[in-house]
Amino acid sequence: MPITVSELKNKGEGEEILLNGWLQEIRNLKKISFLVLRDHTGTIQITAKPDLTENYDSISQITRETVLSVHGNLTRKTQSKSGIEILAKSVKVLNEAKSPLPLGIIDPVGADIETRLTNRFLDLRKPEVALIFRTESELLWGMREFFHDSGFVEVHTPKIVAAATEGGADLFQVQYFEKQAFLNQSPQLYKEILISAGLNRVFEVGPAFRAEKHNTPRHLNEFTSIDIEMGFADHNDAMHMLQEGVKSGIRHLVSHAPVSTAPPSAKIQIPEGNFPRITYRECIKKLESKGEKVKFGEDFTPEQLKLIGSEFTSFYFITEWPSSLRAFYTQPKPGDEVVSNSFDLQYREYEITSGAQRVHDPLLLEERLKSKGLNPEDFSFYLNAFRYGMPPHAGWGLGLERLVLIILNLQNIREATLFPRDRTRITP
Ligand code: AMO
Repeated sequence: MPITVSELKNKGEGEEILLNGWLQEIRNLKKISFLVLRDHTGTIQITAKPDLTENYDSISQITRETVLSVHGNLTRKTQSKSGIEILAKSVKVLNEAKSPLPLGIIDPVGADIETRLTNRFLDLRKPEVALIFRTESELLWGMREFFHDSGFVEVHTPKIVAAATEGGADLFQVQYFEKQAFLNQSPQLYKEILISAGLNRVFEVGPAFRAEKHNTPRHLNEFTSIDIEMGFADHNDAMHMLQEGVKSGIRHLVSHAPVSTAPPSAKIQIPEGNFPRITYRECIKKLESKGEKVKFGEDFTPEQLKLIGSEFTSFYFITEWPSSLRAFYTQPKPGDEVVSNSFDLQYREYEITSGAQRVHDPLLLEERLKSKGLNPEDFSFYLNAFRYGMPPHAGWGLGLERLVLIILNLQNIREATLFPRDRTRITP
């Protein structure tokens, strides 16, 4: 049975070993070859010698990144960094790699992001790149576990839809037989319908599509949205779930540190206590005190968010956004309706999540649709769910790639996306 590189530490001197992996490096000296074999758990030095290894002469020809199966014996009498090596009895080529490689795995000169993305299958062989997605996986497991334990049902809503949720300009159109359809921007309408349906608490992890034309280090045209919706709940309940969900995800990540390289989780802080809150109006005051001019009803620029973010050391909420800035389904704040029961979760200048209490009164909802220039008839399948007993409800949507970006301190959201879809890229 083959074992992994990380399992070698449990093996004794002289034990017989079968290992599979990629040839990362090879050094051929006169009567000895040193190979570095890499699998998903790490690297190990393999030593081949004419009197020890079958077909020794063919080994020096093996190209980098060829897939190998190595049979040999473990020895700890070695100068190698890990203190273990394998003395090879046979080195079998399972599949040869073409040479030269379009992207080096260990070459010190970092390739640009476009070359990396074009050759993503090779880029992901770099342990530090794979680690981003191992991190994402652990983070999501932790969050899933938290929502499952908090009584949420994981749901899957359609991605081919008939109506916009987050503004008509950013929609991808799809020809759906004889009808015009769209790719969903968010599961917003469906997660709300499921509250009328009585599921009470739902969460979804799925793709969301935005036809935003700008190319920035924070925007994708397809991203992974983690969404929740809760019945008989308001924006404060939703903020509490968000705060605890994010903390649980990070806690899980730190305690299940991905293996292959030095875990960055050592540096990741698990946020503690309640995330601080600042209202939109307080943000304006703060910005004005720093010499910025902001009109009520305008969104903050990235530079202004940087200024606000510099006041906080970790996650923080911006609450009570102007109703005019938020989508039609957002509940205006009772008694102060120019602002809304809404929030964004921020980390420095990055918006990680938007959420709100929702309008649950069907008449108000129709009014809000009209005030945003939308036609209630296009939303009749949604409005119907509000006419026969819709509980008050609240929820949020979180961009998974943005959360990974800030946790690992990456420069570009594309690094946190396996196969990014941006303004110009639809392959690989
Ligand atoms: P919003 O449009 O703010 O809200 O999106 C929610 C979160 O999704 C992420 N996000 C993106 N990530 C990468 N690229 C993009 N182009 C992109 N657009 C959005 C962000 C953002 O905070 N229906 C509401 C949520 C709700 O109220 O439940 C919504 O979609 O992290």
